[in-house]
Amino acid sequence: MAFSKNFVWGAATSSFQIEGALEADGRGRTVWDAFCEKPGKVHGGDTGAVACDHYHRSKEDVALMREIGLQAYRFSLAWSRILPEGVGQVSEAGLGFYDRLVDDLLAAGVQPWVTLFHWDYPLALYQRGGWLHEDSPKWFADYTRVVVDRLSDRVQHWMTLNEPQCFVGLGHQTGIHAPGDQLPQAQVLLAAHRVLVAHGLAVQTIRQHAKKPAVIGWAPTGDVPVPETNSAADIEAAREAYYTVRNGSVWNQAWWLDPVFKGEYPAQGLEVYGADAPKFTAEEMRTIRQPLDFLGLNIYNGYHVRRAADGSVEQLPRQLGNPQTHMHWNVTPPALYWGPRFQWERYGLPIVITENGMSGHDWVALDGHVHDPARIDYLSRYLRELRRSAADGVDVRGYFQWTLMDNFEWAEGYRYRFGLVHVDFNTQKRTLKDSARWYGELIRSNGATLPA
Ligand code: GCO
Repeated sequence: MAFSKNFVWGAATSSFQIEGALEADGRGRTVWDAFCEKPGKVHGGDTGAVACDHYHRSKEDVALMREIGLQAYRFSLAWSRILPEGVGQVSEAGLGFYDRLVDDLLAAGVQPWVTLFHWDYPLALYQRGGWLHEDSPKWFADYTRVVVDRLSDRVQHWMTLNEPQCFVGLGHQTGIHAPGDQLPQAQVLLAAHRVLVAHGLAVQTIRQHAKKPAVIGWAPTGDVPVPETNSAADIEAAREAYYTVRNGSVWNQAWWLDPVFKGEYPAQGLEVYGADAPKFTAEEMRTIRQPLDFLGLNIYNGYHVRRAADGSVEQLPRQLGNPQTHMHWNVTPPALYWGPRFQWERYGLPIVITENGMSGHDWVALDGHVHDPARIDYLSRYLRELRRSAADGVDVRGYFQWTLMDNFEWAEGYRYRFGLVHVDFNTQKRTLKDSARWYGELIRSNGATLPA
């Protein structure tokens, strides 16, 4: 079993989590700037004010990527650094930062993969109605045009949105992420619909204006149901659980992916959401369903299910003392087999793992190194499962480790470290963890150093 010869190995970050410099060069505020200022919203009152100070240290960080041996780097653009008001006047300073970053990446032999939106929504647009505003898709398309005009002569890999389930669900339904709204479900689903139309318009914009052939995808997320046994009944139960829409939640696959890949909302979802489902036009559904080149998947964990005697899907309890990451996420390597397999079977697009990784108890040891054997074991187990999915016929094209370096973990602040590189947030000193060197060897062997 092996990974395909053109398999892409990378690492991922996002703008608000690493850049800092929130006031620099006319950057506009975002919903996360404001959310961090609300007492009790972010652990310890942490903010993105400095983070990894990547805005001022990007050359050092690109050098780290080269030292590790990354082939590609997935990063997001801060919309409000480029358009401080979200629309209108472009900030040359903000756009210039990404222009130089792309040049530095290419000079280092690292392929830039750009995510257009990773949650840091311009506050000025939120104050005008945000994703609920009927113009929000056009705002996103206009931003995309500015970016494509400047970067598409060198950037050829694009993702429109990162984890709409998160920024719509956590940001507008449960309120535990920015902007912190708890809206009625009908409004949440209207926001979700506008987000999907925005995705479609952005894809059209890239296709129409990119200066080089564009490879376009997006990066939804979700926990993966893992069948308890390999019986057809348990596999079908897991598949059913993965694509079921549940009333009161947008944490699902089909409500988001069926419009993008099939041009329709799932009938089961329309049934359970009922009158809360958005009104939509055939033209909007055609806009959403733009042809994509890959399906990005952010997969961290799963849960075990089986077909119960009464025909229902039964979720099985955790085993006592099962392995968990520092953030108490269950370690479930088969999630990286079944997620890619189920998505490949349903939608038929090449799969790129756009995020996978773990938070660890990482610190600099007395010997000056950061020893993270748990992360090496975690990644080994998950990547063996991904390799197995490829051996079983899934067209897997790439893998981006979450994350390049320890960073701002949203409402959890800085207490959970996901990075291949340790960051001392007081001194900004970067230290490659053992897993970074391990990952470099893996990349150079195209996965051959993984245990059988
Ligand atoms: C996500 C986000 C990342 C997170 C990472 C760890 O998937 O939630 O894309 O920004 O930091 O997943 O939670």
